[in-house]
Amino acid sequence: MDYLAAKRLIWLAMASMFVLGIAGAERAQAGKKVAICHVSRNRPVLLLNIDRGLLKFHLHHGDFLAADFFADDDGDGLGDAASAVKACKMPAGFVTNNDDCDDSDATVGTPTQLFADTDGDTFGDADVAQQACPGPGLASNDNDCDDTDPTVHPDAEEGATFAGTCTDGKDNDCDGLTDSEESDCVISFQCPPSDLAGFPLGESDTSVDPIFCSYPVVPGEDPFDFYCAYSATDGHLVQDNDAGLCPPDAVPAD
Ligand SMILES: [Ca+2]
Ligand SMILES: [Ca+2]
Ligand SMILES: [Ca+2]
Ligand SMILES: [Ca+2]
Repeated sequence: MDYLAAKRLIWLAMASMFVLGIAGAERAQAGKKVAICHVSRNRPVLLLNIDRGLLKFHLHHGDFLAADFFADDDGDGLGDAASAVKACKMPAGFVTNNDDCDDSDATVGTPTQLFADTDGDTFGDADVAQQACPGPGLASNDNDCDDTDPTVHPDAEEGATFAGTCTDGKDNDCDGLTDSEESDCVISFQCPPSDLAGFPLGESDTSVDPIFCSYPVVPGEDPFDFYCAYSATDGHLVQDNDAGLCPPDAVPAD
């Protein structure tokens, strides 16, 4: 065999090994067997799929196990943990990490500090923080002052115009003020315009507690002959000096 024929033979042998390497790589990526990257002169020339029992026998200096790579579909440099492949060389579009919380959205990256949202009102509990990807039961804020009650959160309302919120013992809107501590819960009262017999209001004094409302039979007569007294706090009747004709409640001031 002359020199040229020998050289061709060597070249054909190397090409065959390369083809075998490609075939082996595809099988390895299918995950059927352990993938060994066989290196000669720092070049991967063959990828073998061999059974676990042969692994020790085969390994020698220069071999290395195939690594996991992860798809990075949104191109943010972070990989999808659910898309792992084993390969000797990183495939195009893959990365070495699996840190992407959402590989379809480049604006969503690695896990961040989130807070438990146990009551599902989208506001989190400052006392229960964790590094995590966004998902059910988690919030990006820690503004919930009661994470066991979905009606209590910073976007809720508390005031006299929101039924029951001034007497429920809750800081409904998480501003640190509960019920009567809220300025919106403090209402002032004025006298009913007439008593239950239709006699109009005479003299009155709403600067005292209880407030004083007089309903004279004859205009201008002694205001203490017929009058009603109402609590300045809740507007309820506290004294009927009008022969049972006092309205049961004062009316909210304008
Ligand atoms: Ca919550
Ligand atoms: Ca809450
Ligand atoms: Ca309240
Ligand atoms: Ca409040």
